[in-house]
Amino acid sequence: MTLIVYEHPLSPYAQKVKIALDEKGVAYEAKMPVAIGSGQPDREFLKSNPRGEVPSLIDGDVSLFDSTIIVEYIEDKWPEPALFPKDPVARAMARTIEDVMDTSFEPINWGLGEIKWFRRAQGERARTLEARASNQARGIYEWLARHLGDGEWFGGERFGLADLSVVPYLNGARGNGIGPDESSKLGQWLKRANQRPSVAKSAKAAAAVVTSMTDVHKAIESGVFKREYRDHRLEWMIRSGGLDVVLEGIEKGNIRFSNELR
Ligand SMILES: N[C@@H](CCC(=O)N[C@@H](CS)C(=O)NCC(=O)O)C(=O)O
Repeated sequence: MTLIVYEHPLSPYAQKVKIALDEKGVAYEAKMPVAIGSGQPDREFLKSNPRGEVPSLIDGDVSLFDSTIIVEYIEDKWPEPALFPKDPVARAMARTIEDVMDTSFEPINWGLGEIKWFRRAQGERARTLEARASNQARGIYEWLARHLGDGEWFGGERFGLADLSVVPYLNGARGNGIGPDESSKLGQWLKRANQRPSVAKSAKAAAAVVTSMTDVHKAIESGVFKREYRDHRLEWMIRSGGLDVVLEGIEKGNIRFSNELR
């Protein structure tokens, strides 16, 4: 039975899952939920994830959501080649890096997308948010560089969980003009990571849809899109100087919060 991954090519969370499956040579069908981003995506997809977020994974009778849990499932079900280090410390560290990227780095790119694609802020307000985003990214690059050290990969000798968790975000940051310096060790790592077929495939899929983002602000203005301001994204916007963005979005009804589960 074909494995189904509900995804969006620009979602870093979905990219983690696709890279993990491609690294293991597991075949899957990637599906983009109809009306993702509207707050009312298609029902079939909602059955696999009542949160209405990509990625979700359907493996026969099993439906899973949340990229961290899905990647763990993939590792448990298809152990070879291993993506999680065997050593308990290295394993814990890889999970820590994944968590930092998913919760602290993701909102930086997401916030820049709110400005660039969804036109939430202009002028001074936009410049303030952009400057904060750039600074925050530099801080995380320092943290990452300390963990990478002189290693080829974050987890040691093999490409693994930490690497596949960092690369979607750093590619996104590069697209936002705040990527790591190319000559730095982190920049060199990014170049290496992008040479892997699994990563190149997901980066190519992301690049193919980026052009369709040009007019996406119109979907916000017309009310077709309601952006999800959930947990760390909401906090990022407020913490980085965008409280007015949140208030305006609530007033205009073009932002929403997480689905309540049933
Ligand atoms: N913690 C979740 C986060 C997933 C998530 O936030 N996905 C976003 C795309 S990057 C989404 O589908 N949002 C729904 C929407 O915008 O309507 C994971 O790791 O999978």
